[in-house]
Order: sequence, then structure tokens, then C-alpha cells
Amino acid sequence: MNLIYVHLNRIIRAYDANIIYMAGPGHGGPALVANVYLEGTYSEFFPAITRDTAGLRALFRQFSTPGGIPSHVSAPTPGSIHEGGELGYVLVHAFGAAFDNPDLVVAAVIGDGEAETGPLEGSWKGVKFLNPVRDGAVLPILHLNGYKIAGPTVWGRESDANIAAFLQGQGYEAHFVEGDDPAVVHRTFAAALENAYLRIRAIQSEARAHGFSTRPVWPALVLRTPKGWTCPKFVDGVRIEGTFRAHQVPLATVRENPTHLHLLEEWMRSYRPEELFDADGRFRAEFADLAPSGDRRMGANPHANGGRLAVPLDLPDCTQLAVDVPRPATVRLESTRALGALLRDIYRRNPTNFRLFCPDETNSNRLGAVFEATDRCFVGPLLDIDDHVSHDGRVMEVLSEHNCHGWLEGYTLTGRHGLFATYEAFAMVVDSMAMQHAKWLEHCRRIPWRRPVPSLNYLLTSTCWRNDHNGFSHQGPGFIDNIVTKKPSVVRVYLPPDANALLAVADHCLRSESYLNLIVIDKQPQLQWLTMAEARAHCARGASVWEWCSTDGEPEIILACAGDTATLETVAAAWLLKRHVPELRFKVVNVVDLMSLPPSDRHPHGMDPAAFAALFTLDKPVVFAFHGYPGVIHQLIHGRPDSDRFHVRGYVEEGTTTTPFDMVVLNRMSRFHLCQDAVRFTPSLTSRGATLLSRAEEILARHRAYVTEHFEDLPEIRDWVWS
Ligand SMILES: Cc1ncc(C[n+]2csc(CCOP(=O)(O)OP(=O)(O)O)c2C)c(N)n1
Repeated sequence: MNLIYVHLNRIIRAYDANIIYMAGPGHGGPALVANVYLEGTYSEFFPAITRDTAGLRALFRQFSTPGGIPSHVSAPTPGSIHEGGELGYVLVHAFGAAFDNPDLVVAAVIGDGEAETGPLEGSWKGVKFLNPVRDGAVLPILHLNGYKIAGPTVWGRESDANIAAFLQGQGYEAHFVEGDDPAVVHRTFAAALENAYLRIRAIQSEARAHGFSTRPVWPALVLRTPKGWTCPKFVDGVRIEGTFRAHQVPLATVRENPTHLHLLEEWMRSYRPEELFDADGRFRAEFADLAPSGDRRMGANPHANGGRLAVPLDLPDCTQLAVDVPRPATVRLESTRALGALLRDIYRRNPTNFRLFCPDETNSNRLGAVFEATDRCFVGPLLDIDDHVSHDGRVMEVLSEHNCHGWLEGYTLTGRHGLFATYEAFAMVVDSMAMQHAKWLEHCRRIPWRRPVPSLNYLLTSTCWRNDHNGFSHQGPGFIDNIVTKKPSVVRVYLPPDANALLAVADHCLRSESYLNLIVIDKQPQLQWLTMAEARAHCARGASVWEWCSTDGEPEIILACAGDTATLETVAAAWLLKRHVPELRFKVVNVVDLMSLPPSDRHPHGMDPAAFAALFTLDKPVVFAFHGYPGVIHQLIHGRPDSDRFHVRGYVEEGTTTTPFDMVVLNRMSRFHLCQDAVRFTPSLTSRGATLLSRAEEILARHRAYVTEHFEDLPEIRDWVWS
């Protein structure tokens, strides 16, 4: 890791190159910290870590100790936008950083252990989406030290020929550097790195001067050096250098074992510190001057602190794209089409700093309006029959949620904007990436010099309620469960009930910084509830009473809902209750901003007690229909007055191929189930309530027979509108 750093420095100096370093093997963190210290950036960001003996001592003592810094390349490491703690993502992050950064070269160091992960193996294909005219370059440096924690690595035991063949198939020309004699490896690596850099620049100059018709073959370096190179060769008679035993801490128990302590001293002295540092612990100028200066230092490169470069999006006026809703619950349309129009206009106004990332579902998710402004990006052979595919396209469709997520992370961490649109169920493929990104953003908030970056926005569509034709595999709202457990400072969850609310929410999210914004809404035709003005006011409040479908007077019960299908069933339940038990007084409360539910000391969006009581009262039963797993609502309202009065219906893992209404019946969230709950939890209702209960049972029985025979819902359900 050190070797690579100083040779990149050499290239930066020689060519005034704009390079950032991404360290895949997380345990190489100390090397990155050491180098940013030696080049001076560390002391600029952390003035207490001075460039003298006291500073060195403070630097060493804070390493991986309580109150200190993590052992990985983490948010406090200047020059870093990639931690490497959870292995697998270094190449996807590198490509995300390189997109639309034509001058930037991202050196991505990949451990041979990391190279075994699914995401890493799946991310070589980034070059097939990398346009040499408008994008920067990624230089993969595959480091084969032969071992993971305890076992051999797949690539470490593979021949050069096989590795070269693999990389060739992925679109790279591999250059090998191998050895264990530092003096020799320095020379061969210097030459290989310089050649690779010049090859990158030649590819780019050629494409930028004359265009390109076939995808360039990009260089990749493969470096074989011993694991724990230059650490003690043997400890207690056992071989360490070049073996798995060198992983992380090659020499332990130095406090208790004088022989080990002696070995440690010998090892440290083998680097001849007295030649490198003066008597006061200052790095000697003749070596310090080898590093680049100013923002060319990799620790200071602004791309690795993307907020320094971020420009807010030029957003169109979303009210111009509003859908017409003359009366609530009478117009049906596909809400995500309105978002597609917004994204199209964003593409037009922001030609170089916005991208949509999607696993080949842009059309399926009804976002196809973007193709009026741009194409799908594909840097490979194009065919006549392709639909909106070009080398210059800016819609990033790759059937890999890992790539979509990782590219967007790299893109936003370097200061640009985007949206990841995906089928709801398959967002869980990247649960872990979302979690790691949330940690990164959270950590950055506590580091003053880390500037805020554009938020990572998710659109989850093709939701569990409307995957009736795909069936159980496509039904799963669990990504919400993952997100709501993350730090309140970095997560936001929105469930817009219709198109205008979706526009208002998207506009808000695309202006925000340093959050994970989750937006959940289905793509199928759905009833529209709100005018644009109403939607904006409702979304700004986060949750409000819908008077038009509530009754007058003090409510005896609250019908609450969050999510499009949950809203439909709740409003339809309100309609039924008004007809069949007109004496019942209730309010319908719609929640757009899920994080308005917890108490305000648990989330910054949490309603204050008075606002919460104004919606939910202090003591009345609440029948809550929720888009996702019911436990999420119970978790969020914990601590609110008398939280036992909340009776939540939601997705309870009943999935299959069936009709839309059958899905809500199977999960017991249908309008009839909600009516049953309303009657059950309002003790004052007697005979009329009982009549409604039996009528609900009768319709549910009729429904079952009808869908099995006709494969569609009862007309009175399918065509229901508010009247
Ligand atoms: C996804 C993931 N799985 C497992 C681990 C635990 N782990 C930490 S380091 C390591 C071995 C890494 O080997 P390699 O990538 O070759 O790095 P190096 O040998 O340079 O340390 C493993 C398995 C992890 N950090 N991330």
C-alpha cells in the first residue's frame, strides 16, 4: 500500500496528474494514514498531530485505540471516500467517482481476498459504461499477496496467464509486477505504473480528439508481493512474512514477551527512521519534497471531499409537472411517470452532474420520459434495434444492484447528484451497502472538514402490493426496516401517496445533503388524492388529517395510513364506514414522512407532542394501515402516549401471484379488515357495527370466489372511486 502510494505521488509530480487512491484492503489503513501524514495533509486537517516527535507519538497512539481513529481507511482519513471495512466495493466506488470527471484517475487497489467477493467480481464491467471522452479513468491494481485472513486466495494461486485471460474478457490489458526484493519491485512497478498512466492518457486523448467507435482496452496492474512484506520473516520459529500469519498484526504480545518486543524494535529500525526523520522527529525535507503539493496531494484532492466541488442541482419548477386532480380519488394514473418527467427535465438542465442508476427497469418503472433527454449508457457494440442506447447516454442501467448503488455512492461522494431506482424487493440486495454508506455519512458529520455531499436518493417501486403477476419473490418491503434503524441524522423515509406528493418529495430530496433518502411508491395506475398545492403542504407537514374523507366532530377512532396502497384501503374503509355506520366519528391521517412518527428526541423529523396529539389524539384507538412490515410502525411510535392503542396492519409475508386486492386481503390490510378493526376497537358501536362485520365477511367470501374464477378483482373493488 505504501509502495503504491509513493509511486502514484511520483506520477502526480511528473505529469501534474489528478489522482485519488482507493484502498480496497481495509487493513491497509495505516499505510494511507502514514502517507497523508508524511505529505502534510494530516496535520492540516488535524493540527494536534504535528510534524515532529510529539505529533508522531500522538499519531501512533491514536491508531485503533479508544478515542482514536479506526484501523481502516475511514472517514477521518484525508483523501479517502472508501473505507474497505466491508470488502467488495472498491471498484464500484472507483467507477462512480470517475464518471463525469474527465481529468480524474482513480487508482483502485483490490486485495486478492476482496477480489473473491460477488460485488467485486461483478464490478469489473464498469469499463463497459465508461466513456473515455467525458469520464475519467479507473486504474485497477489487483494486489496478490496470496492470502486472506487464514487461507489462500483464489487469484493468488492462479497463473498469470489465467488472470490475464480473465481480465482481458472483462475489458482490460493486464500488466504484471512480481517480486520480493523492494529495490527491484520499485523499479518495475514505477515503469508499469507510468506505462499504465500514459496508456490511459493516450486512450483519452485519442477519443477526445477523434471520437471512438470501439471500447478501449484499459490497463490494469497485477502486483504480486509477499503478504506482510518486510515484516519479521520468522517469529518463534514460525514463518510470518509471505504467509497468512502476517495478516493485520504480524507480531503480537509485545508487552508481555521481551523477545517479541525486541523483534518489534528490530523490525521498526529496519526502516532506518534516523535517515528519514531529523532529531526533532520532522520528516526530512529531501523526502517530504518528493510528495506533490497543495490539492494535488492525494490526501487533499477535492474529489475525495466531494462537498468542496458539489454544485446544487438546477431543478425545474416541479409544480409545472403537476398532474391535474380536480377531485380526490377520482383520477387513476401511474404516479412514477410524473417523476420520469421531472428526471427528464433535470437531465436537460444538468448535463454533467446528474445520473439515474437502475437495474434495467427505467421503462418498467415508468420513468421512460428520461429517454426524451438522454439514452441508456452502453460503451460497447450498438445495434440498430437497440432502444435509446448510446455511448453518450447518461441513464446507467446495469442489472446489478451492487453496481448501481456503488456507482451512485462514488458519484455523490465526489459531489454529484443522482437517484437509484429499483424494484422494492431487490433493494434488499444492497442492504449492507446502504448500511455502510449510512455509517460513512454519519461519521463524516462529526468531522468538520468533511463538507456535506449530495444525498443518496432511492426510489423503491414495483412494490410488494402490486407485484401480483411476479409473485412472492418480488414481494418484500424489508429495505424500510433496514433504513429506519440507521442514525436519525442521516436517514429519511417518504411514502408519497400519489403523483403530486411524489414530485414534492423528490424535489425536496434532490436538494438535500448527506442523507439516505428513501422514497417508496408503486408504478401501477393508482388513484390520485392531492392537488400540487395540497401535496406540497402535506409533504411539508409530513403527516396530516385528510378532512375530506374524515367525519366531523371529535373522533372516536383514527384511521391512519402510510404508503399508496395502504392509503387506498384506508380511504375506501372510510367510505364504507360513512355509509354503513354513519354515527361513527373518525379522522383519516395520512403519513408521508415516516420519520415524523417517532418522538422528536429520536428523530429530527419527529412531531412534537402537541402535533402528534392533534393527529392521533392522546387516547383514541388508531387503526394504522402501513405499506411495510407492521413492526416498523410499532418501533417508530414507541414512546408516544399509550402506544398500545395503535393497531397496525401491513405486509405480513403473505405473497403469491394474485390480484392487487387479493394481496391486501391475504395480508389482512383490506378496506374490510380495516373496517372490522374500526368496529372492533370502538366499543360504542353495537348493532350497525355487527351488520358491517357480517357484510365484510360476505364480500370477502365473494371476492375469493370471484378472483379464482375471473383472475381479476370484483368490479366494485377494481373501479372504486370516492363518491
Ligand atoms: C465482506 C467482508 N467479509 C469478510 C471480511 C473479513 N476480512 C477482513 S480482512 C479479510 C481478508 C482480506 O484479504 P485481502 O483482500 O487479500 O486483503 P489483504 O490480504 O491485503 O489484507 C477478511 C476475510 C470483511 N472485512 N468483509
